[in-house]
Amino acid sequence: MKLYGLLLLLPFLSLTGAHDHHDESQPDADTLASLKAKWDYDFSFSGIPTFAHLPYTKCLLAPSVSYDIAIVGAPFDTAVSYRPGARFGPRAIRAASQRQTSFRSFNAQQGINPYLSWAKVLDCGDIPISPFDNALALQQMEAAFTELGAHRSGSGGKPPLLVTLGGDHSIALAALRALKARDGEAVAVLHFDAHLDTWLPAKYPSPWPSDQQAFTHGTMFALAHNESLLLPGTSVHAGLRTRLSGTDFGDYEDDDAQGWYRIEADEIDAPEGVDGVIERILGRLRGKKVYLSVDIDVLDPGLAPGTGTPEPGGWTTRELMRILRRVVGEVDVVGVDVVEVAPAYDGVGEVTALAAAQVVFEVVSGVVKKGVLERKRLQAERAKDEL
Ligand SMILES: [Mn+2]
Repeated sequence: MKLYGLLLLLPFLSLTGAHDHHDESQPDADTLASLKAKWDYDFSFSGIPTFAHLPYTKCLLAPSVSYDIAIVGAPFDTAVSYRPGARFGPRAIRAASQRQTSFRSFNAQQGINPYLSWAKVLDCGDIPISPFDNALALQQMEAAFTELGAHRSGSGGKPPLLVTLGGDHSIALAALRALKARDGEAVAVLHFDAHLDTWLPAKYPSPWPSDQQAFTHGTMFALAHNESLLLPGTSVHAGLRTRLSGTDFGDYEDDDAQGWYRIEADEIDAPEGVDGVIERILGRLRGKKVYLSVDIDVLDPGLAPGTGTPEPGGWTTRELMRILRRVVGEVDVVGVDVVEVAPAYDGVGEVTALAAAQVVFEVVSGVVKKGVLERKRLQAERAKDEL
């Protein structure tokens, strides 16, 4: 107690000393500049890992901080049906993102460095979420997404885009609620996943009555539908290969009733291949406001084993990247999550987390590139008006 009190006094003592004469312990401007020149950089493997070495602010504590794109961790995994562990996803994805640095992140496929363009991209840290009470957790996530989504945009344009690192898939319900409350309209969901996640809560065995068990990482889109958060008849599943309940296609009928369009994983092997998948997605979603939800289990478990509910026969990381590059440029992305990375089941080469970090890179590249093109178009329009 005594020692602690003394430590608290120390800064006060040194401050009062500085009042009277020049404080020799404070470096001068030249020294600071030379230190900056000598030490103000990191290698990809050094530094405390924020996503892609981006500047870090705990944005929930700093409502006046502006950004165009915020990377947000949602470490929550107590709504899973099989393997828990996605609460460690945000950490793993940040660690796996370290080879993305602003000085070497020119995306040659998209022709842009998303970290050195018009957009202010920040790592906003994690939302503190209860691991003990899922009702409270959902409330906390919704409040956090609402507050984070209400920040000013760095460029003074559209409201900021939140890119959430999961966490299990149930976090999407909180994100969709916050989006609808902010923008006042329902959105389409583009959902990459092996599974439907539109399962009716009653489809799970539940002889013990409980309202809370309706909220899971397999039901959140059914709940979102019930709450009218989804634009009717627009949302798209891509990469499906799940087993269904019972002895028939009842789960698909429930999915139809909620207005979804399904693209199965196998359909990428049709002669049209990846381009065919892209065209089918865009046929539904081109130009629309889209919440992009990427469950990493859309990838084959050979390429992404570190996940909650793995299903053999998935897409490759390369295929997913190609799809994302094209699609993101032609829809209006208003929210993003990358979920179900559970590093305890990942390989030593952190393949799953690497794939998730790459998904974020491709999506952020696409969004920033779209912003560049929109700016050019606006400039051209203004120039025309002035003539
Ligand atoms: Mn899912």
